[in-house]
Amino acid sequence: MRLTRFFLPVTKDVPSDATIVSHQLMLRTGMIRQNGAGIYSWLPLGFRVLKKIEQIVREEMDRAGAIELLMPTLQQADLWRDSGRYDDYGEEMLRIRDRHGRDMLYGPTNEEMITDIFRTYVKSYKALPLNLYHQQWKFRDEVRPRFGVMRGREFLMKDAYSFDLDEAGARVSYQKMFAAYLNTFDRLGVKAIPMQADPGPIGGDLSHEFLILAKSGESAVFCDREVLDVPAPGADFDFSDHEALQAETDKRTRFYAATDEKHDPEAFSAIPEERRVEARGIEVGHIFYFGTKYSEPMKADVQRQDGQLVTIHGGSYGIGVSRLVAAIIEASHDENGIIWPASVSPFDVGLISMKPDDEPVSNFADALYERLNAAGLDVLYDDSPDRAGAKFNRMDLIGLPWVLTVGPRGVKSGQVELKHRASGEKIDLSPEDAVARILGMD
Ligand code: 5CA
Repeated sequence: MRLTRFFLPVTKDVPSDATIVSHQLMLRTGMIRQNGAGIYSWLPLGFRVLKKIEQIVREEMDRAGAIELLMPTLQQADLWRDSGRYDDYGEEMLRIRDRHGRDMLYGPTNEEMITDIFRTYVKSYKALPLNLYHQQWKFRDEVRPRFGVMRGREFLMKDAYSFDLDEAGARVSYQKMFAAYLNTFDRLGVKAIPMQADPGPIGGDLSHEFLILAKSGESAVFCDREVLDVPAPGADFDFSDHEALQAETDKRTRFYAATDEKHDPEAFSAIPEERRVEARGIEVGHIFYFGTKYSEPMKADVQRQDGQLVTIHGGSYGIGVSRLVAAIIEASHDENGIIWPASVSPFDVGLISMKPDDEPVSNFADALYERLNAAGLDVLYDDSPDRAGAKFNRMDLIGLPWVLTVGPRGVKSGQVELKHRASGEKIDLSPEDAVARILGMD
């Protein structure tokens, strides 16, 4: 992508209500545009990151055996009357009436709708276990939408729903999501710590939140430093191995980790002092086992192998996809701007032509641009007439993992400068070697 053909409205104007660094950087880099309280447009740069996260979440859900579908944003109030949550949900639910006078709502979550789909089609144990998920916009009329997309009113969530014959089966489904979340966050380049949580309005007796440590986090977190060093299960993890699933949970839950809601000062003080971490955290995922809370009132029954009808046991599993864009920035930036983990970066590499009006320089940069594209890399090519300093600052601000610079000196010696954003290291290389370095082949 040539910068002169792209839509990248970088700006210095940041409103005073943008108090946290991710909100400021997302506005400055032209990733988002606020359209109303807690409501945002995703401009091209931000949209690319959102899509990258969505794709990683999808791949890891699929790997764990969940199946993707898509449910609408608008729901019938009657479904929620069935479960008994229509009145309970309160002011956070955006209620709408259609032209026929029917009560509708903009979905804050989808337990009711998925349970309705399930009960319509699934009658036998043979279809179980089943885990269905989607990535869809939600609306919650938050009292205090703030921190940009971190706490929006409209936000993108991945929500998965599991169905099992009994509690033992449902706990296995829960553990699969637990392991899948660890792999997902690992691939997103962040460390998310699972912590025991309060199920809140979703209900149930087993629940974990996944939190990323960051100064601006809304939750106070307390944990044993050792929990931070437990590696993710990894790409080869076997989700059908029940013992391995249990081990992944145990490896973490044996260390103390809790948010303020569940904090036990006595248990915390039993940890050796040098291992005690008291920090702030951002909740990027939340998983629940709620048994028959929805299947019972909504009559989601299936026939067991012995012919008996049983009410299914359910769980739901959320990831804040749009929140993650901001959370990753909170966890990865410096005074010059964002530092994207390569897996979610809006482009793989930036290419700066220092003198696009100088023919040898622009020919050299054009050829490098072609070479990078041919290697399958997604390139943001700054071919604008702006000053070199402005170009460097802009690239640092938007935080692509690698930046190549072509200038008159390099053209003479046949070299480009390759800069690694995270470390700041710079090195002069031939175009060929630079591409190999970016691809991780040397
Ligand atoms: N139905 C369950 C699980 S699918 C559920 O709704 N869980 S939740 O309420 O915990 O939301 C799931 C995730 O969505 C949260 O962990 C958080 O990362 C994200 N989220 C929740 N509210 C907001 C919000 N107002 N803005 C941005 N992200 C949010």
